[in-house]
Amino acid sequence: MTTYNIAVIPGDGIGHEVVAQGLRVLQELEKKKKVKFQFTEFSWGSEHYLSTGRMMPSDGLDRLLPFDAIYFGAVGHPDIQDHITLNGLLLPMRRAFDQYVCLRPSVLYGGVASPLAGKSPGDIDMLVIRENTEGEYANIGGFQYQNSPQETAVQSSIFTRYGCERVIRYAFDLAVSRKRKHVTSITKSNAQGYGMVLWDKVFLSVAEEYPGITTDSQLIDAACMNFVRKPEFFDVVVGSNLFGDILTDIGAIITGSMGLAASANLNPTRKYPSLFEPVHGSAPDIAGRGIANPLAAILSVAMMLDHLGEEELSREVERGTLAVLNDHTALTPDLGGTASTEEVGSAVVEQLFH
Ligand code: GGG
Repeated sequence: MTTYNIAVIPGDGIGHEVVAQGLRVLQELEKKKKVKFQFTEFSWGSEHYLSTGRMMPSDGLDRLLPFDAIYFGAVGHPDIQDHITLNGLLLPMRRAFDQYVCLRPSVLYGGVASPLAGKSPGDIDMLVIRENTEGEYANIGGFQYQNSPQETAVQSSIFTRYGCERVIRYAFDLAVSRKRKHVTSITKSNAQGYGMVLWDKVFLSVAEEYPGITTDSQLIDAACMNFVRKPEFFDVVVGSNLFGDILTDIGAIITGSMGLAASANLNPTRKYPSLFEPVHGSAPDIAGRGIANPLAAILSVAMMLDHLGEEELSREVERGTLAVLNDHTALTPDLGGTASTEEVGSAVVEQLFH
């Protein structure tokens, strides 16, 4: 029997509530299939910061290294500045484990209403690939003359040929396996005359290697508009760290809810563990009320199983989740229902192998 060692970091706020449901789904799979999960939970995050001054221990990354995958909840706390929480936990993992692909599907599932008029299930079906280790999220910059009228901040973005090429190539390789075989590059090279110019140049050169894939390039502002105006145009979308982050919030909301947006932070070389998390944050406004939608966290479990090579189990978790959505078996308030987080988790568990 295969045993997978999974590091579990619920993090902050609703991270605890939604990760608990994802773990229930994995435990249900154990009962039914010849697979075992060894979970090791790490109580890192904002509470750890408030008691120790660190979001995770100094040897935290070393401790995560041996795991097959990391299952993550959310990060963010109303009493701590966001740059401290994000840079103290999530971003160090993405960088240290070279998770250079952030894969975020945006699909309008059956049973879910889009806020956009006239969109039916399947009309929106795209995969956004966000560069995840450099770009605008590079932790490079500094302050000078702090707390004075001359206060100055410098924030640098990093675009390397190596970094752009590998994530753009990943996007093209994915497009090869899809029906529509189209890749859209997101840029802002009209205003960002260095990094984005390199991004465009690399995109064009990688595209030449894939004659069967059609392409286009859109400015981030136009892409934001087009995600709302004609989302059915998009198939595979590849963008920088910041642009990918912005676009995937739009992608989540046009497909019904942030509570359905799953993601995989992948190290495709498999040298380091990959990390799976719902796109949403810690949602302090609803944390502790038991109404957070666990489906993004559960669909992230499906992405984790796929990465681990358990494609059949992955498909089953996805099928069960989509059945709950389609039949409106149990929906949380963000989807117009009245069910609790736990009731939605139970509905998915009951669906498995039915
Ligand atoms: N579950 C993901 C999470 O907690 N995200 C919080 C956040 O602020 N993320 C920003 C990012 O992914 O760049």
